[in-house]
Amino acid sequence: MSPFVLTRTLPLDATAAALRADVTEGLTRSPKELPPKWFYDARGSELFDEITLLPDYYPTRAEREILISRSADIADATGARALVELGSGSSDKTRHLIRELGSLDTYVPVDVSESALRGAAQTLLSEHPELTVHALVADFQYGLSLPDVPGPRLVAFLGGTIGNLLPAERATFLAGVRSGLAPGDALLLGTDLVKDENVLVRAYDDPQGVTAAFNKNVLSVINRELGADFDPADFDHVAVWDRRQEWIEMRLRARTPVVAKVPALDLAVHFEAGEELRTEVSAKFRREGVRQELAAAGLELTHWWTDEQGRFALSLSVP
Ligand code: AVJ
Repeated sequence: MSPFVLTRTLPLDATAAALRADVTEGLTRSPKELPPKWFYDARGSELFDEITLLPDYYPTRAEREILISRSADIADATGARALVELGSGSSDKTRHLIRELGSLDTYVPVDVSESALRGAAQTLLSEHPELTVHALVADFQYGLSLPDVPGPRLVAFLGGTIGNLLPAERATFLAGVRSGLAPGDALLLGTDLVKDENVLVRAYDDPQGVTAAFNKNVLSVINRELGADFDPADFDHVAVWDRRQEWIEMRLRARTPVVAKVPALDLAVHFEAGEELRTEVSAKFRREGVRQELAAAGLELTHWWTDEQGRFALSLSVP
């Protein structure tokens, strides 16, 4: 029997249709806005990987530190036989967890990128030939149906990506995860924590300009996919801390008046000089807030682990 199975629940043309809808809706409203998922084409994923190596971008290192020091505790607490990872990407940090989960027989990486899933599975299977990998090409934001694998199942959502959802989207997402969990299953959630404003802003506005290039890459995605003629040089990268919402916002600010054509949508987009397009929110959390959001979705927080410096948290919760 093959230890690798791939199931697609995301129709091949769904991504193209969703991009058209998001650009139509987001660039004709005021204030302008695009969802952050459009950063991640091949170039954007490469730039994100570069971000994780920047001295000022601490979340990836902090989360890896927790996974290295706490994976044995996570294994003890869950006894997981199946690990379902949402937005698995390269599954890079997950290998620490997989190594410690002694009773694991199935890994279910879930991602919108089939190529990322195939690449990650190949690497993992070479390290764990006994593992069954059941990859799912799916967009986890729209309710996921988990493959019927033997439990207990541990659903992992790492990297702080839940912070890229708005509060109402987080509630819907967590309720969806909860509805897929049976007694004995658990959710492992990575959340970046509220901290000094300067530390936060530097993490999203590095002097090397990698985050600026990552932010502007969304314009290249729209140019390529929809035939648009945005010039990324017409925009400045902006990262601001919203102290009331407790989130970082990334924006692209037009340096001059800009008119861009989007032929595939039969659309012309106008920016006034200084007008901003919001491209990402990255919410930062406190333990009590995470506990409340989980509880509202019917999940009880049972464990809370942070890195030594208290910058990032992994939480475990159960239905
Ligand atoms: C890891 C996807 C959650 O919000 O910190 C990095 C993405 N944006 N730099 C984050 C990101 C700007 C990142 N996520």
